[in-house]
Amino acid sequence: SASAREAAVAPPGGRSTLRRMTERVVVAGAVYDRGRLLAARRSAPEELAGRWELPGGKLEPGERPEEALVRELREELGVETEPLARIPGSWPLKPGYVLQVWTARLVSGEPRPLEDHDALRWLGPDETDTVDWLDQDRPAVAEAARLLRDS
Ligand code: 9L3
Ligand code: MG
Repeated sequence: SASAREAAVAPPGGRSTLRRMTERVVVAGAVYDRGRLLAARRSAPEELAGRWELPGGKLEPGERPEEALVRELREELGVETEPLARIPGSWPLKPGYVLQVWTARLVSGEPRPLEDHDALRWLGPDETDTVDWLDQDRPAVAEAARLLRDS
């Protein structure tokens, strides 16, 4: 019905359901090891190069977020990880994309910048502000840093 359709398109106080249904998810990992958080410096695209991020990438069709995260971290860094918990929130990226973040623990391997990054850094609890994070990553980084300090 017209009213149901309107409710779907424009629910009170939220982004539209149709919009959420077509948004593509980018998953990123707050990867921990021995009390430090991993930061990765992007080398591409040009407008993001030099900024630091929680590493990750786009979900492929049919993939669950945790699967995509494990795959992306393997491809980009050559490590095996275990997703632990979602950091609550969903942050808009370029149009049509949203960022979701999971904490993850390093299971094996030493991260190397194999794809899309040109530097990596392990940040201790008092160092999480020392790199120029992508704006969209900042709320999740703040929460990841809080979890690190409380652990
Ligand atoms: N992005 C933002 N913050 C992040 C990640 C992993 C990605 N922590 C943005 C950058 C790109 C888009 O999401 O515009 C897709 O990411 P990727 O597949 O190039 O890593
Ligand atoms: Mg990526």
